[in-house]
Amino acid sequence: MSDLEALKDNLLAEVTGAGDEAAIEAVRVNALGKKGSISELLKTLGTMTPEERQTRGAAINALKTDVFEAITARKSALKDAAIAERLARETVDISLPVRSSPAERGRIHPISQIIDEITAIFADMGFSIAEGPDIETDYYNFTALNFPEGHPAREMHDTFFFNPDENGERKVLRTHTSPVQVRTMEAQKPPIRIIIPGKTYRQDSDATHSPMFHQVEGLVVDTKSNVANMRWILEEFCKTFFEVDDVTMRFRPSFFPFTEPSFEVDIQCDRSSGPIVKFGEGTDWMEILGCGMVHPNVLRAGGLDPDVYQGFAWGMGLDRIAMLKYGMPDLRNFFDADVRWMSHYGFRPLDMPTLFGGLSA
Ligand code: 2NL
Repeated sequence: MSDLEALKDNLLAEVTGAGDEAAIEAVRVNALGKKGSISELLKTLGTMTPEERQTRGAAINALKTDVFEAITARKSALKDAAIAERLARETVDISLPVRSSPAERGRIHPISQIIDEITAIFADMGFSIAEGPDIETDYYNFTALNFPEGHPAREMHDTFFFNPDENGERKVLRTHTSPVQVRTMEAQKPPIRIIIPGKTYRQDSDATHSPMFHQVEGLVVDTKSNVANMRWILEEFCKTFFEVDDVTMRFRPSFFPFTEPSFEVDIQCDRSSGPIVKFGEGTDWMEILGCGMVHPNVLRAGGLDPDVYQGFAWGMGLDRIAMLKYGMPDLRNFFDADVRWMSHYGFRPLDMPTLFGGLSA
């Protein structure tokens, strides 16, 4: 066997033995690179006689071509194999669930959810939403609402007072959302149908009271508004809100400075199964709101003539109702901003409460 045939057999064996792209590249460099075995042979062409060049030269060139082609073929086979192996290894199971996006993981706070639910119910009955400032004047929080100066009810509200300003006026953190109703009466003519959801403040803090809490109040003013209208609206509200076909409600006489007559309203329920309260059945009662016919002095404060207009109003605390409706045991968690609590009790941002889609769908 000639030296060229031996070299060719060796190189072709190396080509066959190369297991990956790096190995075949090494074979190429060893044979055809600058100092490769075949390149070295090619360099001898210049020193040959013309006869030698015809025979041995041609043989070297043929060797070069054969080895080059073998390397090229092996290279492409190894490349294909590498791609096939990667494709097999890196398969993606598109049937697996995707990880949810941050927007999808965000949650709506139960208080926001309950306000959205209540808003949907009253919007369907033709009510609009009114809002006002959390920092109020003594006039709008008390005087306009028929709390006489020095009346004990002012103290009963455990008001947060600001330091008096240069005119001696003391602002307050509103103790109820009622100031917004007075501002609305001043600003627009009846018929008025509004609800006012918002934050309210009283100096009270224990397991069932937070110094900042939430209320929704409602106000209707027209020429013939009466207690029967109020009762119907509140009953419709309770049925939709508690998602039952029928509720039995009890109106007990009560007192608020801003309404006359005034009532506290209980709804019938069943508390026999512990913390879970069932509405629309049972023999127990639960107080859910206060209401009444707007006091003539309050209508006057709103710029309305009580001989022409009459109205009714109600107010309900949201925090306790939210605890009941959604089965949350402790009020204090509401304002802890704990993401673990929120991911458990919060609501999905795209599940907005509607009457047609279901309130708590
Ligand atoms: C309760 C009771 C109530 C009102 C709020 C109101 C507002 C105006 C005039 C008359 Cl401007 N009334 N609001 C009326 C009755 C009861 O709230 O227990 N709230 C948590």
